[in-house]
Amino acid sequence: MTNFRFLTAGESHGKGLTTVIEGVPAGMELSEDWIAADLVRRQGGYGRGKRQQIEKDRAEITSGVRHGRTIGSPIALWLENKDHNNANWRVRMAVEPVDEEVDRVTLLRPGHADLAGTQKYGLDDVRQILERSSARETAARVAAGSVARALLAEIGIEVRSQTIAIGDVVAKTADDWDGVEWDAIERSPVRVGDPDAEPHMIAAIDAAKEALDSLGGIFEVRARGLPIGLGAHVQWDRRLDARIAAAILGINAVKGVEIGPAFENAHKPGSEVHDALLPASEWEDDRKWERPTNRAGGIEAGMSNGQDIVVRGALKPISTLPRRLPTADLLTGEAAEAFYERADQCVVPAAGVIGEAVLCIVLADAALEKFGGDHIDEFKRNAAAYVETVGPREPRA
Ligand code: EPS
Repeated sequence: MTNFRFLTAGESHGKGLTTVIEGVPAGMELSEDWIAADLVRRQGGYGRGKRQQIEKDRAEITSGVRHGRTIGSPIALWLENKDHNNANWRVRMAVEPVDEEVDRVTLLRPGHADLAGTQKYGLDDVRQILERSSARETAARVAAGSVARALLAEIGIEVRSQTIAIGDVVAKTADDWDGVEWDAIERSPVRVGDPDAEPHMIAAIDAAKEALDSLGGIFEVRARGLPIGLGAHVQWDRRLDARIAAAILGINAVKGVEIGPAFENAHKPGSEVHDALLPASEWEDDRKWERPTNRAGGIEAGMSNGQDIVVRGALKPISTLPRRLPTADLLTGEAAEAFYERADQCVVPAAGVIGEAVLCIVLADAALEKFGGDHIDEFKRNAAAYVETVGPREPRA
């Protein structure tokens, strides 16, 4: 990622999260309210724990924006952890040495970063690892994603998400963008558009909570309004699907990713998978190259093909469980029960919002790579001029 670059810093119970973003052209409208809209969406969802009642995520823009518009310099964001104001956390997570005795966390949680992290970094306290491996960091990523979303909106690209499954409850959804109940999804506590599935998903989360357990699931992210030709077929790491897959797998607890109905396609012959190209006589007025289906999920040979991008992420159930899993102690190696302080039961609804953010980031990076531009008007002019060239063409001399 070289065109839209970003880094995050911050521990879950430290003072807060920092995000630095570079590559956004000058002149783009950007406000704290715009970013806050996505941060609030990430905090929601049925199945969240008590922590989300403490946090009121809002990012402060500390550089890169003047009088409501970007100025081309790095954009820095600061997001406070309200929980850090608790006296316990101030001591446990103090930057300076403290006089108080601070308990170590040594009961390794299976499925979390605890074992590999403490071994790799040579540490005797799991807290050194869990504070950064916590999904709290995704608040900073969503803030970066909001900035990317603003850039994409300038060239008519929109990104949305929905929950497809929670545990074994699977929702129905429409293949075409306009058939999806996006407004209902935003109102749904589990971010699902299928009213029949919603109560079953809620009941499944309640049952998991009752059983002191956790639940995973599947979310889907879609993007529409894409030009043909983002990404490139010429190197593995320039392929748009590879970049999207890496970004989705980079979300905490995601263990699987799928572009279009990839796993279903794997069981079918090619004649039932590849999306036909319609003749010009059947195109709608405002589009060039129509496809009757979108089984490619909007990407062919590592390039956007102008169809909606459809990507799914599969989340394992959260690995911090009130039903303490059998483990071994980090210091003694003796049998123990895994560490539990407090946790969410299910984060699939939040993961969809995070999925939107990372897809926005990858697409913003690919759009800047294709169109460039140091001012937003230059970026938009370049994009519009390129789109004009798409379509059947005369052979070139
Ligand atoms: C998380 C554990 C919980 C989550 C947290 C991710 O935090 P705590 O240990 O403070 O209860 O709530 O997620 C967030 C704080 C957030 O904003 O999403 C973990 O271990 O990954």
